[in-house]
Amino acid sequence: MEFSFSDRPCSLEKMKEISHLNTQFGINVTGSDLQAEQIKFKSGAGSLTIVNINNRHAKASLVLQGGHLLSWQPNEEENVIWLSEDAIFSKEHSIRGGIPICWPWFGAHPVNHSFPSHGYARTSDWDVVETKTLSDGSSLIVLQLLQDAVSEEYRARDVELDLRVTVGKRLEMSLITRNAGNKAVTIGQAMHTYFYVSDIQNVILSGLENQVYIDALDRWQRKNETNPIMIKAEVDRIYQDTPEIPVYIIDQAFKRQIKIRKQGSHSTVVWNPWIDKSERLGDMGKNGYKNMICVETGNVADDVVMIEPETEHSLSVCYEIESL
Ligand code: TA6
Repeated sequence: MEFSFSDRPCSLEKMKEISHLNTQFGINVTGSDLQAEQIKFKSGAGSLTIVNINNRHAKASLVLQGGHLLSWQPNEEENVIWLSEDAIFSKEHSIRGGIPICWPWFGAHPVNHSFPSHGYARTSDWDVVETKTLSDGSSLIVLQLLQDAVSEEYRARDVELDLRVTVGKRLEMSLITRNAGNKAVTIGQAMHTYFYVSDIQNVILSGLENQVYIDALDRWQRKNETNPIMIKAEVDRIYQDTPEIPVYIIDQAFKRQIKIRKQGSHSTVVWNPWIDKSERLGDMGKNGYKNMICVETGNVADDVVMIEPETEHSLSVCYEIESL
């Protein structure tokens, strides 16, 4: 699954924005074994700002809007992240696939269901805070949610959100919520990661055995998982109070397993829309459900986190490929 996020025609104002970002945060590295243009900003579809990362270990792409990673492909590997061929790229619209950031709530807002599903972080503007090439040749980019443009009606007050992304042989992401106010805040959150698989009916998800989950498709009943998971129909499960042990997406056809490790997370959500839900969503692409599985790392439902004044919470994931 190759995606080329090439330059698109854009306004003069956008060109200036892109030029400023490349001047301040672009990284061009020359040298025999290093990649030129390690970090480069471009104007993409929907005039969204894309950042392409290309180093000796991997390549990746993110959209600044939503702090949304679209693609991560380690060298010699298939892409690890799935992106719908029908994903919609436009201002303030969620993108189907990649790693949407659900924050400061997950799913429907607990009180006001007219508020955007999965919070507002994934459809809001983010800014670049830092870019860096690390000693092992990985690339770091730090983004910060710009809350000024977020509706006062539901904006989390006196709360800041940073996303640290390290692209290399592994993909490491940390979502850091800082409470700069004088009252405790309760946050629901998740990295809603869409993983690319050879064929959903041929992969096995292991590591959630003997965990209790809420079945969102069966009246939110609590159930117990006893076996490794195989997906043969729509699945929407919230595993609660999960320990920080690795989960594996075992994909024999791709001769790999995707190892998922986490910190600062008590919930793991497993989702595949299958056929009917895909049609209702309308942006899953033709048979898109066959090549994706969401394994989402967060703190949702009973696992939401309370962050005391002047403290911060970090939700982290590390994805890596192991050969089979
Ligand atoms: O993570 C599972 C889920 O909550 C599903 O219920 C489904 O709604 C999915 O997220 C996608 O949500 P979205 O708002 O991105 O269409």
